[in-house]
Amino acid sequence: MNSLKRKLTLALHEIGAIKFGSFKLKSGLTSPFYIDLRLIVSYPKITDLIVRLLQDTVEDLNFELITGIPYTALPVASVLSTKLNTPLIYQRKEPKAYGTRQRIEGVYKKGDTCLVVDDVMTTGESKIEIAEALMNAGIIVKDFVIIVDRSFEGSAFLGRHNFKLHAILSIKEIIETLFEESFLTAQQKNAVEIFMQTDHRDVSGRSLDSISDVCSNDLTNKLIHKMIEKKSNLIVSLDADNQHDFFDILEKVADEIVMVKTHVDIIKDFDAAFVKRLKELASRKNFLIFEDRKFADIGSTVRKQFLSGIYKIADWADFVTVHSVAGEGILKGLFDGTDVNCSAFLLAAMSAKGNLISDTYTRTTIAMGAENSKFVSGYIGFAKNEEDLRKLKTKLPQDMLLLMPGVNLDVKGDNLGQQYVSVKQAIAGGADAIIVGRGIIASDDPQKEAARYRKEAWDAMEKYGRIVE
Ligand code: 5BU
Repeated sequence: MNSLKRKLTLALHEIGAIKFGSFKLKSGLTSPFYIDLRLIVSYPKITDLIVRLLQDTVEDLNFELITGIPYTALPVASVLSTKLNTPLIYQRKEPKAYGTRQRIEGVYKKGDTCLVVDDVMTTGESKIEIAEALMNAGIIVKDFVIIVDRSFEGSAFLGRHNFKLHAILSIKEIIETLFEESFLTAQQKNAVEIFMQTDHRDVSGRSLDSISDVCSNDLTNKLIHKMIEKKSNLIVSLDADNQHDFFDILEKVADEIVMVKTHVDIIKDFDAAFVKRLKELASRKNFLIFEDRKFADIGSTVRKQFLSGIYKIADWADFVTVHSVAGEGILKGLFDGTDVNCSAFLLAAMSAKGNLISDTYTRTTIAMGAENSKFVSGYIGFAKNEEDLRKLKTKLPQDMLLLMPGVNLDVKGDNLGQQYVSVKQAIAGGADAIIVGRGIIASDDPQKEAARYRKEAWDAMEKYGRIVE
């Protein structure tokens, strides 16, 4: 390793920006090392060293602009910008609440190529997000340059999105140097090497118990425990339009399901007796109630829709679906100070063909759930194949469930845009529970079909190690 890199490694270790031991990460994982480069602003000599190394690293790259990802990398990018006499742009972390809605500050024109500077590479997810925002503004992104690469195959991950990763230091180089200088024991070095061999991003196989272990939302835990107790992660979507059919089917499938999903506004003869009977059956047959209301208005309105009207959903639903489109206020409107025993699933991705949910919307929805875990149990998600579903699952916080509609064992879709995948695809991709409607309720023998879906799903959960014996 060149002497400047060596010098930087030792300096970062000396100021405590690289530490070894046992660290609980935001994701819930325990890591044998920790990197926090926020401190470097307090050490101008280290910043200078970093910038010199960055200059060497980007020497052969072509770009007209430089950006740094706030906050840590922004001051570094700013120094690099002056050294290279290349203009800087930066993105606000939050869009401005007033004035221009523009998120990118600085002068640029469409077609400019921008070098992105960041401090650390972990999963690469946030890099993609930044690149998308820049590209949406017409700026071209080709290269990312970072100070420390602590990722599992991060370069390949960015490569799949057609970006190149350039790193000053890798974890491997860091531990070599520190070991040589006796700052690290062989045991510590070994622990880091083992940790780095595992793709910690692959969490589609997270077991129900491990979700429950880190989850403090009582309703999520109640649902998980019921799944394990009933050996079922089947949610029946009971879209019948009258009470007679509704209860006829529900009685038949009750032993197979962990939860019934309702669209209560479909029931034409809805009355208070419906709720009474539903609650009684749910308690007798040990399942939960999930009203797929898809709230989507401002906080004050959804509160009324939730608590009042004919349906008084808050009185009987254990869970409801919520659109994130209206912003966080919707969750506050539904749950903050309302003293209801109900939790939300946010719509992160839909099964309907041509729906307008973008990757950015999905990511923002996931973040909204993570920040409101008191009120949110997880997400409704869908992907047409196992790999895309796994990618979605990987982005979810560790304490959140992924429920998946659009599951059918016999057909691929309907003529109104619904798309289906198989039970196995759903579970292999990381769905924690499947939502099945017509596959069960439109069949001649709903009981038999429910048993078939339940068994396929639960067998797959066991096969993929999602149930701890
Ligand atoms: P199906 O009969 O299995 O297609 O019913 C699926 C149910 O799930 C139905 O009640 C939909 O309203 C619901 N659903 C969905 O299909 N896709 C989605 O993305 C969301 C909900 Br969100």
